[in-house]
Amino acid sequence: MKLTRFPRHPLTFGPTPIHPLKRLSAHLGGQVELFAKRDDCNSGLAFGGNKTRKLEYLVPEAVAQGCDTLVSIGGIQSNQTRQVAAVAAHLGMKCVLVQEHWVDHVDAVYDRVGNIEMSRILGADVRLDSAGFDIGIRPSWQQALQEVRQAGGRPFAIPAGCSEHPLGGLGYVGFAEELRQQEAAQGWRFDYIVVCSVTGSTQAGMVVGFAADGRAQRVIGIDASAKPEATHAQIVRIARHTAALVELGREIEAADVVLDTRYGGPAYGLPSEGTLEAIRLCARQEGMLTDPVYEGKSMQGLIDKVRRGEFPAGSRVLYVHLGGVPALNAYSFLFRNG
Ligand code: 5PA
Repeated sequence: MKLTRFPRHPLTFGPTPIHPLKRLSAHLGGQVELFAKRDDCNSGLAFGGNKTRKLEYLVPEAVAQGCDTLVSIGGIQSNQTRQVAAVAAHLGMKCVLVQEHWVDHVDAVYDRVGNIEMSRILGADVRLDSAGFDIGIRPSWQQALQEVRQAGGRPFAIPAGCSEHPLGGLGYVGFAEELRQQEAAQGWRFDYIVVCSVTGSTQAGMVVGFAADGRAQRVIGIDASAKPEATHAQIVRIARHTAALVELGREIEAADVVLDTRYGGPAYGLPSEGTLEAIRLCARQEGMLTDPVYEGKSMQGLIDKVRRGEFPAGSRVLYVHLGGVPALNAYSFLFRNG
């Protein structure tokens, strides 16, 4: 695999830590050993997260093209846009963010706190738009790009979750390389890797990265889009493209992309009772926070799959924590009683 030929602009602290989830494993019966890899604390740039790892491979292109404004898109509580705002500030660039109405959630301060608050503090030009949830390319975003150009700026376009960008899958190919080195140092390998999926380039990068050692299908995506057909198709497409970029040397098949569709509901951005139970259980067993939009759903999937005995006894399962906790403030009503 040829990842090193792509320039990487460091934005993260380095390899992210892995630690056991001992109390949660024991609470769930002790048949399966759970661990977490903490991409949620990967950077000092406004808390970082999975987009910060992806952006390391996009920033060199923005710099090479002489761009002066990063333009991106997400929901009102998007983690992507907060991370783009922080990276823009760090690079001394401007930032325009289109924040759409992806979630029908009405907490009184939903559009004031958490991610969107941080993006505003970071100096981004935050534009609210009434369009609903869609992981594809949006007209509002193209319009924002056009406006930057008309004002004499040089925009660099970063689509939702970095996913449709041609280099968007590389960060998580790098994640697989990093994990392999950590596994070599500890002397054993994880049997399964559990990860949350919405726009798809996180899982797509992992599928390619772990295909290199025969573990593509050991990456268990947990859908949080509640539109799993679109997400599955997008992961496959990005994985194929990324595999060609890094010259993986084999085709990615649709069956290489394992996406568990049971935990995404009731809708993108809205947690089920099961999601809330998983967030509380993980927090109270481990002191590790997850959010109602993304990691709470993948945590729910992890817990439910262990309870159902879907991982063989003795398995060592790695939960990849991708970030997202800054959105918790926007869901304060749900947790008013803990
Ligand atoms: C996001 C995405 P992918 O989009 O790469 O599949 O990653 C899903 C995901 N966990 C998992 C967290 C904390 C995430 O933020 N967030 C998006 C955003 O706008 O923040 C792209 C949707």
